[in-house]
Parts: sequence; structure tokens; C-alpha cells
Amino acid sequence: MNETTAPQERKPIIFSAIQPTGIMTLGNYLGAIKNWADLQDQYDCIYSVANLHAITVRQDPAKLKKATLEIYALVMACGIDPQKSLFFVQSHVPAHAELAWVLNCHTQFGELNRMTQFKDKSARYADNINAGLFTYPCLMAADILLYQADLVPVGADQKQHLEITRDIAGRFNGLYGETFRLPEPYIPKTGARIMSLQDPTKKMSKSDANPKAFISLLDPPETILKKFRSAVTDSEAQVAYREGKDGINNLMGIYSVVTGKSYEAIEEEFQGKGYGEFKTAVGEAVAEHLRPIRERYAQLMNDKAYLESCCREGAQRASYLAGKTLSKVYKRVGFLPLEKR
Ligand code: ATP
Ligand code: LTN
Repeated sequence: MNETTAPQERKPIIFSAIQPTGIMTLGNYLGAIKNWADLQDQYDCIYSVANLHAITVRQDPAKLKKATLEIYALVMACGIDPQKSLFFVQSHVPAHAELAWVLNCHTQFGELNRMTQFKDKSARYADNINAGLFTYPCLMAADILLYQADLVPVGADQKQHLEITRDIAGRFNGLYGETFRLPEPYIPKTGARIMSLQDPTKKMSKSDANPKAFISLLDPPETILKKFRSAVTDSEAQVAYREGKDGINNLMGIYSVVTGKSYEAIEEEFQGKGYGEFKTAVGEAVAEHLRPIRERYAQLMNDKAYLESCCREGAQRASYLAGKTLSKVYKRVGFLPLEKR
């Protein structure tokens, strides 16, 4: 090769996943899925529906099956194009569970015990603190490391899981030689942590028992407006982004991402106006922003054969890539190979 020829550069690899634990919320969308779509043109993107993770909390089998296809269609409706990105269901690629086992054996109890998501979820589901809930980050690390991902677009709540992924990968590389690429989190500046509309000190979550606390991507426009109108704020009646105004800060963040307006522009727009007017404007902007997603979702759900063919192709392509990393790992740790005949 002549010295001036640039080496063939590989595009950075993106990996991320979402659990099929209910209908996606505005938090999931603005914190993560919107970025998944935006990254598709610049990177090699790999996305998954994390149904293995979902059973760390008790699920009704019929509902889980239904929710898996629904979330698969909803992610596509948000702009994930299976021609551009690899998009598959986690349980269709056995390498995830296989690598997770190896990583379980390279992760310390004390490390897992520090995870705030484990602490939160074991308080919330106190009657089912199972081993899978505890080792959840090892399965998530397996998801990411199987594809040698460079970047992982997630909401702020997943930052700690990315840190432990890097620790596990670094430890494995140190013990057995370079095997895994160390991934970086990709967290948006605005929208990384959308808060509950009923308690703005808590994150918006699709499994919240109170449906008024979250906006589902499939809520009809009237419901979206109603939920925003009853959002908890403060008694100051001033639309301004300031410490202590959690409810208003949250609404301003949402309004800013869906309209592209800066905080200063929003403060100016609503100067001297009441919260009622502001909340209505946020509700209307969100309902409008989500309209094409709802329409595309309805079309996709009418074509189950197409969805199934996308799942099948995604699973095949992902299995091929994941298999390459898994074989390397098995060799490194000393698992006896079966000679090819
Ligand atoms: P569950 O309520 O079942 O725990 P969840 O709503 O937290 O689920 P996940 O499927 O675990 O959602 O997360 C999918 C993606 O959405 C992740 O990248 C996560 O960081 C992001 N995310 C979740 N909630 C929010 C939120 N309130 N604001 C911004 N991003 C979020
Ligand atoms: N734990 C994630 C979902 C998830 C994920 C992943 C995200 C499972 N595997 C790999 C990024 C990369 C969550 O959002 N709760």
C-alpha cells in the first residue's frame, strides 16, 4: 500500500436496546429512540428489543409476546429503518445468553451490589428479587460487547450500566488479551431524563402504576393534552428554567426538544402568560410531533408478515456477527472446541 492511501476506515458501531415492558413513553423516545433514528446515516447501527431483560420482572407470557412485536413495530415507526440498521429481538440470538454466562463469571458480587437500578427495582418488586435482576448488567454488557460497539445511545439512567460494561470488558481483556472494544455512552444534552408528570422528582417510566404520570407514544392527542394540563408544577406562575422548578424544567425540556426552541426563546414566548397556556402549548406540540409515529405504527401493525420477515432477517444477521465474538471468547477462556469434520 502506498503511504498516502488512507486505510479503509470502519464506521463506528452503535448498539442499543429497549425492553418490551409496556408501550414506549415520551421519556424512552426523547431520551433514546429519537437518537437511534438520528444516528442511522452516520454509523453502523444495531438495535434490539431486550425481551431477556424484561423477565427480570415477572411478566404475563401472553402480554410479553404481544408487547415484543408491538415495541418492535413502534421502534420502526420512530424511524428505525431495517434496511439501514440491524434490528432484532434479543431472544432470537442465543449468543446473548451464552456470553452473559461467561461475563457473570467475571463480575464481582460487590460491583453488582452497587447498581442503583438494582436497588430501585428490588425495593419496587420486593417479592421477586431474583438472581437475573441482580446480574442484569452482565446481560446488558453481553449485548453491547458481542457487537464490538463504540457508542451506546441511552438515557441518563443507564450511565452506570455502561460504566460496569467497560469495567467487565477491560478486566476480560486484561486477563485473556484484547477481545472486546470498550464502549462509550451517548447521552443527549436535553431529554436524557424526562420526569414523571405527576412527580417531577421521579423519572418517567412505562411501568408506572399511574398512567397520568407518563405519555405513551400511542396516547391519542386528547389524552396527551389532558395529561399535560394536569402535570404537577409549582405555584410561582413563571415559565423559567431554574433550580427547584422541577415540573416546569421538565416541561421546558420536552417543549425544547420537540420544537427545537432554546430555553431563552421559550421563556420569552411565555412571559406574562399563565401555566395553563404553557401546558396546553406543550401538549399540542407533543401530540403533533407524535402524530406521524402513531400513523406509521398502525400501518406496520397491519402487516405482521412484513414485521416477521424483518425480525427473521435481523436475527440472522445479528447471529452471524455475535457468533464471531462468542467464538473468540470461548477460545480465550479455554472451552474445548468441536473439530470441524
Ligand atoms: P421500565 O419502566 O420497565 O424500567 P423504562 O421505561 O425505564 O422501563 P427501558 O426499556 O428500560 O425503559 O429503557 C429504554 C431506553 O429509554 C433506555 O435508553 C433508557 O435510558 C431510556 N429512558 C427510560 N426512561 C427514560 C426517561 N424518563 N427519560 C429519558 N430516557 C429514558
Ligand atoms: N437496560 C436497558 C435496556 C438495554 C440496553 C442494552 C441498553 C438492554 N440491553 C444494551 C443499551 C445497550 C434499559 O434501558 N433499561
